Amino acid sequence: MLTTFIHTGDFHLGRPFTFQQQGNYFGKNKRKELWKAFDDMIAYTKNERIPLVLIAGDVFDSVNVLTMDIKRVAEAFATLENTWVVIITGNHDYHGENSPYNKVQWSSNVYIFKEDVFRSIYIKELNTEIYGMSWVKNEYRAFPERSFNTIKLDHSRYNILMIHGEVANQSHYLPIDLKYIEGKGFDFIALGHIHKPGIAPGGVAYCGSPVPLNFGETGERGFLISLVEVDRETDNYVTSSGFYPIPSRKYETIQIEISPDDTYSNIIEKALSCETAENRKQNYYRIRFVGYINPEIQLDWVNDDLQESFYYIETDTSQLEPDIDLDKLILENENNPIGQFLEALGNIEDPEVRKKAIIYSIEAMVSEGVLK
Ligand SMILES: [Mn+2]
Repeated sequence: MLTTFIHTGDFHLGRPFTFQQQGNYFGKNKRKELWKAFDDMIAYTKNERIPLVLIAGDVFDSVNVLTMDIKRVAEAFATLENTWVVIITGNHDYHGENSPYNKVQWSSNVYIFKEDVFRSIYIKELNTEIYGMSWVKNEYRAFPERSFNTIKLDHSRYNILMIHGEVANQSHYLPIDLKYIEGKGFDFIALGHIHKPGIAPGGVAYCGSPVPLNFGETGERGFLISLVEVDRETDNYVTSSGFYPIPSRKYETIQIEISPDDTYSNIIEKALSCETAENRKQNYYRIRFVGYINPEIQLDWVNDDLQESFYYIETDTSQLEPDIDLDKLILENENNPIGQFLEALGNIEDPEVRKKAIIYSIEAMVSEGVLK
């Protein structure tokens, strides 16, 4: 019978990562980190002799990933001699005409669902029946209800359901009504697609992405591990699920408040004190400066000045306002060309361009002694 299993997916292997800063270097490192997470999961499966691994879709980032990447996955699964690997496809690696799953040979311990209706595989030695549907195109606006309704569970078996989709009333990514599918009485429902891991009571879980893929993906990442026991009194299966974290660089977005009194060194200081030196060298940082800045200070080089103190840093100054009372300046220069010039700057439509134009012009006028 089934004792333990892993639920994972959403690796997005083969993704080309792009970064604002020195994209290629960071992109290559990110690619390595992603493969390391996959290899960690494989090693854990071997070491702990996990009999079953569920892949809940999007193990590949697209249907166009390199064949060598697909082969790498197939070869890793083939080394899991005592493990069943059951796969559904997702919206990224859907099993269509150009399916990545057709490009390589899979070992006999791997089972891939290849239809967008519910089918099942019964693994006798684990007394486990796994139901799943795969994506064969890149959009589903409705849940395959008719197919789902034909499922009749054998409750002497441990029953698992695998779906890649979104728990929502409406979605282009296979909307799932959780209450409705829970009503069927599965022992475990393994969901994929949402990258934030989440385990709900009653054996429903999103495994999440095993490493964060961008600044939108925060918090701990890893795969899920479940233990299955039989309650001796009721003879029912009892599943307890936990989270196995995989170490990876985190994405952190930090907001830093700037005031007109801050000098350039103060601003650098504020950015550096946002985190410990150890964390700064470990994670990806996006620092967003907000508030009002002395217009004499330009932040064009702030990223370069911070770079060596961080593993990765990008800065966002778009929400920073120059500490200028434009209306007052215009009023003070009402009867001269400077006033007209400032007024014209104030009328520039694009707020980013307007802000930059005002800062640079005033800076120039102050340094030339035209404006005091
Ligand atoms: Mn997906």
